[in-house]
This record gives sequence, C-alpha cells and structure tokens, in this order.
Amino acid sequence: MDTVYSENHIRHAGRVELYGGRLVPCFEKPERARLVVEQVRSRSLGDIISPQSHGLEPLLRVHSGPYLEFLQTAWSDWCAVHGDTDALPINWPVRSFSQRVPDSIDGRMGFYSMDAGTPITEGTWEAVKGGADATLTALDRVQSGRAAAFALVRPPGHHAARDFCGGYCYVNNAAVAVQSFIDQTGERVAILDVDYHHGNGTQSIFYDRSDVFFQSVHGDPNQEFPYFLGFADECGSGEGDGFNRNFPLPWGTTAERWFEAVDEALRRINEYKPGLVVVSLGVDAYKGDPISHFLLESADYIRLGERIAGLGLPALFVLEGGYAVDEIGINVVNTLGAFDAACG
Ligand code: SP5
Ligand code: ZN
Repeated sequence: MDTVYSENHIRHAGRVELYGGRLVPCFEKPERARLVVEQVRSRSLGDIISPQSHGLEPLLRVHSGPYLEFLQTAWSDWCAVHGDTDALPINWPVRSFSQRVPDSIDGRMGFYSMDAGTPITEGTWEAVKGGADATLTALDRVQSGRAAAFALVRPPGHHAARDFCGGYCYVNNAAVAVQSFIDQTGERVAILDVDYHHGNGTQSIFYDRSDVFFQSVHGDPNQEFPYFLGFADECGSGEGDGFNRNFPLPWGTTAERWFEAVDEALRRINEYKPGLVVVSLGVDAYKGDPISHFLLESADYIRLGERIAGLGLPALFVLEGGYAVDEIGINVVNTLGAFDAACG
C-alpha cells in the first residue's frame, strides 16, 4: 500500500513533558516517524507520496473554531509571556470552575487541554496541519479505489477531542478522515483503535452517532492514562447507543487475550458492514514500549494485519502511538505488510 508522508512533522519537537512528577524528554519525538519511514522504504511497502493541502474545512467538521484558532496562536502568545520555552498547561477548569474562555495564555492552555504531557512548540501547528493533510490525502487514495493507504503522521491524534489537546495529540486525524469520508459518501465507518491507550478523543467526537462505530482495545483506565474515559460500560448515547465499544484490559495483557478482544471487535465490524474501516494504529501495546504494560511481540503485529485484511474492507491506517523507537517501524510495517500480503 502507499504511504503518505511529509517531513513537516519535524517542526513539532517538544522538549519536555511532565511524567511521574518529573519533566522528562518527550516520548513523542521526530525520530519515531523517521524510523517508520525507514522501514517502509527498506521493506518496499509501496510508494511514499507527499500530502496535498485540504484546507481547514475538514478540521472544522470535528474541532471547534476557537480551539483551532488557539492551536494557531498559542505559541506566539506563550512566547510573549514566557519566552522561548515549551508551552505547557498547569491549571485546568475542573468541577465547580467556570467554563468561560480565559483571556490569558496560561488560562487558555488549561482550557484547551487535558494534561501536561502535550507541549505546544514553535512548529506544532504546521506539523499538526501537515498530519491532517497527510491523513486526508491517504483517504483520497482509498476513495480512488486502492484497498488501503497509510498515513504516516506525527503528532498522533486519537486523544484530541472537539476542543482540547492531550496525550501528545492536537488534531484528531482519524476523526477528520472519518467525517470527510461520510461527508463525501454518506456511508458508515468503523474505527478500530488498537493503540495501547484509550482513544478518548475519537470516542467523544462520535459518541452520539450511529454512522460511526468506534471500538478501542486498551489499558484499563483504572490503571492507565487517560484515566477518565475508556470503561467497558461506555456504549454510546442517544442515536449512538450500541455504536461505541471499549475493551479495557489489565497491565500484563498477553497477545492471546489481546486478540480475543480484537477478534470480537472485528466480528462486530463485519456485522456493521461499513464502507470503510479506519485503524488507529498505535503500536504501544508492544512488550518493549517504555510507557506501556502489554506484552505483544513484533510477530503479533503480522497477525493483526492479517486479521484486518480478513474484513475485506477498504482500510485507512493512521499512525498513533508507539514509543519503543527501535521497534516502532518494524511493528507498524509488520501490520501493513501482512495486510497487503493477505489481500494478495
Ligand atoms: C498517542 C498516545 O499514545 N498517547 C499517550 C499519552 C500518554 N501520556 C502519559 C502516560 C502517563 C502514564 N503514567 C505515568 C507514570 C509514570 N511513572
Ligand atoms: Zn498510546
């Protein structure tokens, strides 16, 4: 399959995140994408093409205007107050606080975010916009008749909701592509999120809708980030009741248990009969991941690609997390190569 990739992502390079009470170097770093593209090349997955600009309209279909405006202006507002340091929030409008948008940049950092692990830097917006463009360009490939395409993007997207960033994510690339596909075709879409962390942003964006079926296999929020969403009893609301499914699993989950959940999700996608499956492909369920606690081996990602191919549906793969940089490219291309091989 073809990969859509631009070096633009390098412009987003956070220095530090708050992790376990310390400011540590960002896990989500440019090297990740470089190692994935290296594997795409060395294993001849397919062509590597550049993204085309799709404007802001597709982003405005899933994110609020004021939030996108914030992402574009936060860095210069931050610099004017704090100088040239990574922009990070330290206060949030939790229970009992007003939900009005503060004037100050420090107030807005908290208003439009969910954690202190997601820095805004000088080039963050350009990288984020480039990632959305790459995802939409990959969707174009699938819509023009390809079996699948891969959006090799960073920063990732699945934690970003309608009006906040977090979990290293700013714009929800998968959600933007899903909405764009629906706007163009009117067909249903299934999302399979296999990142180690629950895709809280994607879930919340589509929670009350029946035309998008979101399923996520992830670390139990009782133990794991994002802590406040991703429980098994979250099934959708209103029209969306029955079209959201979570598979929270405990630390130490092995491939055998993980695939039981994935296979159950795939069975439900089969019954749903969507026009497209979007895979939020994080590979942080890998046993060597530095911030995760599942035990998948690299070979298990080959199985994953085969299973997804078994759906027989057009597929859009979007890169999410995965921080074991020595293996991220291997695990991603194991998935995609196996999908291609199984499609024949
Ligand atoms: C896209 C993606 O994979 N985002 C993941 C964001 C995870 N953020 C930090 C997780 C914090 C885990 N617990 C900290 C304990 C430190 N010892
Ligand atoms: Zn993750």
